[in-house]
Amino acid sequence: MTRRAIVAANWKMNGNLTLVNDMVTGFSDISLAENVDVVICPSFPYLSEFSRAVEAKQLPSNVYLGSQNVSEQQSGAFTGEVSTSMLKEFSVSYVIVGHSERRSLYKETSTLVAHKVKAALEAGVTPILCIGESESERATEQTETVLASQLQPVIDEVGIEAFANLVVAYEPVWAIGTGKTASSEMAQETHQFIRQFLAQSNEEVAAKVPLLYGGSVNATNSEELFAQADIDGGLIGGASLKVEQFKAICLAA
Ligand code: G2H
Repeated sequence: MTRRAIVAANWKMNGNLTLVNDMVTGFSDISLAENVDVVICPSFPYLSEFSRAVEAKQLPSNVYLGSQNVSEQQSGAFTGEVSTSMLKEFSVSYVIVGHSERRSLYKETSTLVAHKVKAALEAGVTPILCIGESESERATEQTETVLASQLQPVIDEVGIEAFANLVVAYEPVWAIGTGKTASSEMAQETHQFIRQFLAQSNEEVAAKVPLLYGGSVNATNSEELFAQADIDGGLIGGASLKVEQFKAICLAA
């Protein structure tokens, strides 16, 4: 099964207009492999500026725009929230849903995450569904149970067939922003588990879902991680804030 590779930049609450412009300039002439898509997910205020670059075709056609969050609601009295239809007005094609920072710092439950996935799919925005275990959960051999408990509510909400239109990012919480990366063997083993778990519901769909690895990916470790059979790219945090380093990671995919 040949799947497209995806490299997504998660800027988190970092960056500024200068970085937006540097990224647009840096990626305007990048020669990405034909089967590689790049997704840049800045904070909400910068979507507009990126959107202008996308509309003006200043970026290659396989460079897309994503957001880091979305509301599960359509519209109304939800102060501070942003809807899928608003994102679509700014050329947003992807949305990160259920990042561990949203789950831990903003108490997003797997049920809420499932509702957000549904809202995104209904709007035609591709969710990048993040899942991952904590350090203590891995130490006590609960990794597979935790990942299953994060995936199942989404399967129950949108149906396994909908996974043909979404991306799953496996991000072990202990590897996020810590400089500790899962070894390529450990990452592959866990990605294989995720694909096998999805295959229990639908083998054909499971074979098609792009699975990304996230957690301290950089220009040095990306090539080996992306070479693993079930790893189809990465969700990149810190290293996506440095244009040349992020370009190198995209070229490794
Ligand atoms: C994991 C990742 C991006 P970093 O959160 O989603 O961040 O690459 O900084 O570990």
